[in-house]
Amino acid sequence: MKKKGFIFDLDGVIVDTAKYHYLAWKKLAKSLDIDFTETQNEQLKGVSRVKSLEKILAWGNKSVSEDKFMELMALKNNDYLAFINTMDEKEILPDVPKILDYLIEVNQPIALGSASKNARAILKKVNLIKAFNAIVDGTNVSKAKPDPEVFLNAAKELAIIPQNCIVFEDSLAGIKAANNANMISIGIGNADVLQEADYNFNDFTEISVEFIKELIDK
Ligand code: B16
Ligand code: MG
Repeated sequence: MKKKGFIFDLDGVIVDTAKYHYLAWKKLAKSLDIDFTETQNEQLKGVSRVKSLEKILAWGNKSVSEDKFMELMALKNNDYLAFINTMDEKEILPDVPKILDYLIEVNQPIALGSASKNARAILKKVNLIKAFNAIVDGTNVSKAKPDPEVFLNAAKELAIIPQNCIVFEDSLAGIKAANNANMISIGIGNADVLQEADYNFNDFTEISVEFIKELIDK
């Protein structure tokens, strides 16, 4: 069997942590008298913590000192971590283990490619950390998606050339990053939003082991 590199985004692909990001940002925005909606939260998917706070402040027409900015980031992250602390295996999105188990069974290298600085903590909480041969996250990338850096680093860590890597992503910036890296991109979620992906699925219940096998054999 050939060896391909399988790279998974975290939020929106493996777990739905967007709901916790939303609650934590909402509380912070409220404390600053900024109205923050779920539609705006959609625009923060795949976006780094710094960029997310910049966007929220801009939406609310607010500017803060550098010290205050750092303080707000820490407050948001503390609230977010309190939610993360309640997570367990039940929060893994449907049929993700089916695909991970198959990839492990047939010895395919698996990596995480996420913008989150909390990725390791989340994978530990949902008991999936052992499934990954490499973890590239917000602690070791400097350029945000759609820059391909996160996925190129993951490919390097797996020792698989980019053309032989397959990326699962729920954000448009992430699909663009995978395409920019010359990898196969698989959009998870709304196909209208993720039109640029090579393949589209609503979620992993629509992805069969046969489809994964075909990708490996290609
Ligand atoms: P943190 P992903 C992203 O995760 C989230 O989609 C995004 O909303 C969040 O701001 C970003 O991680 C940074 O997260 O504050 O935990 O460092 O989709 O790239 O796995
Ligand atoms: Mg995501």
